[in-house]
Amino acid sequence: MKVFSGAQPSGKIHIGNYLAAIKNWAELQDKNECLFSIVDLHAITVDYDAENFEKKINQLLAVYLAIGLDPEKVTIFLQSEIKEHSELAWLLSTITPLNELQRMTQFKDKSEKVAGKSGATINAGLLNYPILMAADILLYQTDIVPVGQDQVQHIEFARTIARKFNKKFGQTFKVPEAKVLKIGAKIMSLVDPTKKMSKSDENQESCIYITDSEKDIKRKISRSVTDSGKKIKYDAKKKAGISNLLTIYSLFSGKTIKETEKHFINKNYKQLKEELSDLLIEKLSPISKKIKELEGRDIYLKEVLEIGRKKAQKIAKSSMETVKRKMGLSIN
Ligand code: ATP
Ligand code: LTN
Repeated sequence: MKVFSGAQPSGKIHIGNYLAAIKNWAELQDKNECLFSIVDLHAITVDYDAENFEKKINQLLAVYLAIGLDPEKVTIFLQSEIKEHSELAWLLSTITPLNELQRMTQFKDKSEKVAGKSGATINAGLLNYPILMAADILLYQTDIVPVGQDQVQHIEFARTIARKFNKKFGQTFKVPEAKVLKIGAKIMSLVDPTKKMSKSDENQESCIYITDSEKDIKRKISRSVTDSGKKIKYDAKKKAGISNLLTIYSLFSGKTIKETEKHFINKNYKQLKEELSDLLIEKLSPISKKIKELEGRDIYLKEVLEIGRKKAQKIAKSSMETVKRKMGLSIN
């Protein structure tokens, strides 16, 4: 199977990104042909710091490698280095109805945030974001896209566009499928467990970043919002905070939710929080250590991206020629 996914170099990676996406990528790499991109062109659709952007890209690459992606097995590349992504996005935009983009949940959420800031305007890149994402996926004839729940709507969009293109110009693209976890596809904020844990949340207390120190982890988990009850039971609607902590515990420990509930049956919220903090520290500290080591290895990181660029470029070029031919465009 062909697997494609990506993350934006837009901030520190949190345990939602890790559990629902990147950790699974590493698990898929042995049995599939995988491409994992650092999607920098998506990250510039919101306010970003151009001066520090390269550093952010290197940090994300270090995360990919620290989590176990093996550049000998998978293709790791920087999206903006393959021009075909932007080119295909333009071509796909010509068959995309405007209202499909306007109804996307992420567009509505992000543009509301922008509208709330004085002097800020909503840029067209934010609206066109799903088209670029569809181009990323379709360019490589992807079968499976492992992502968190929040991206499923965008993959549905990529499926619709693939079908539409195939109908209009003849069979060209594979119709990809999203792969999401049954439990943990949406890790919630520690401050407001009705909202997803998000990189762009201004309140850093809402996220556990995979590079957080022991002190940060203990503080954030101990202050995380729960409820006034006492029972440790999974109920995402009535006990959103506790359910989120149980989900995180379950995914890091490898226990099911049922086993996790049983483990905490005669314990209180404080004990759950303490055990969860210890587990997070145990699981995250080796990853943090590796990230720090890799961040200093600039030449190696450059090499990894260069090898990936060459592999991705070959596929992208040939796909683009097919697409252009089908659309009656010149390939010279
Ligand atoms: P933002 O929340 O600021 O939009 P992001 O955290 O979604 O950013 P990405 O780097 O684009 O940033 O996401 C990488 C992957 O992490 C995607 O597959 C996304 O679905 C997943 N993901 C993001 N947040 C969560 C979450 N809270 N729970 C589970 N998965 C998540
Ligand atoms: N929008 C995605 C990142 C992304 C992506 C992709 C994920 C861009 N292109 C292609 C899977 C496949 C997000 O996680 N926010």
